[in-house]
Amino acid sequence: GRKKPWSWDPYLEDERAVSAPLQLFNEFQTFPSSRNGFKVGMRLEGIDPLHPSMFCVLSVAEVIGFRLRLHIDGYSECYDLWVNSDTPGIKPAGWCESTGHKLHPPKGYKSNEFSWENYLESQNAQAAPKNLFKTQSSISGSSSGFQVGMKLEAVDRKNPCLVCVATVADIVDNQFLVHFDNWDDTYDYWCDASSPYIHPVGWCQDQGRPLTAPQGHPNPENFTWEEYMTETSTCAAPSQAFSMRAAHGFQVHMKLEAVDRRNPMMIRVATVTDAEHYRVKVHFDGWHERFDFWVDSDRPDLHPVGWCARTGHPLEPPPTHAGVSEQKSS
Ligand code: MLY
Repeated sequence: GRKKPWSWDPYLEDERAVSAPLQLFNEFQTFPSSRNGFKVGMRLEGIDPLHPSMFCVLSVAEVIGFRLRLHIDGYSECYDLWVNSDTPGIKPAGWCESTGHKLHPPKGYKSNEFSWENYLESQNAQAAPKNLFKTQSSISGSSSGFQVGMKLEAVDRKNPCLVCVATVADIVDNQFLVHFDNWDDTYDYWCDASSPYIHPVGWCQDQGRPLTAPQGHPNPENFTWEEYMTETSTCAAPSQAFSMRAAHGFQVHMKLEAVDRRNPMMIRVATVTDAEHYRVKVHFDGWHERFDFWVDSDRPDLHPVGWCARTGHPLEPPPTHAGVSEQKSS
């Protein structure tokens, strides 16, 4: 006979497992309150994940449930990115111009010869309407206190043992861009005042930890903030502006739905198998441990049990489970 579709309830019962409670998830992870109104072909502006300081011309390439595949216009499909439709990283056409950001045009266009009006006409495309974009609630963890140009000490997320001299390079809504002095923008990341990866000037000294000086500093062993800020006519972000969030509440064995990093189109049945203050180790049920990965617990690609069903997205069941039921039914 026909196989019953996989579902969470019997699985949790069989496994004697618990789902991660809803209150552990943030507003970008939990069940959305809005609908995904984006349509394939719509154009917009958004952050290039490989160059977080750059806003690019994007088109909607695919819509599945609450998620979007975005294409960076003029570039290879290998740079396409999957996001939730409420991601703060996407903005309507014209946003860059109205907020004083540089828009990186599609390949083949020079910055000064790109205009949205002409581009949309030449592509016979429409801009995604403004009302489809989530408007930032000004209440949630504002970035007030931080200003562009201010200095701080920040963890290099690509080399997490390094705490480095860094600068607030951009501010959008309640998020700001951390840039490492004299390094290229591939190390940059967006965060808010509650990030555990940023600290005020002087933190390393207080903690007795080494601080990584700006690249090319003439005397990195003897870097001092005082000299550096005088030389560069800059100031420190005020220490009261930092408001490190509390550790997450996820516990080992809790079940959730997680985006597959190797194939980000897929969302899989997953389990927390280890936890630190701000990170969880995610295991895909039925898959080898070599696919396990550590991830910040607030990432928007972790969702509560039931998220796929609620948002109209396929959920990939554990492969062994599918195999077993196949054997039974034959
Ligand atoms: N070994 C690495 C270290 C880069 C560190 C950059 N941070 C400080 C922004 C390299 O040289 O690429």
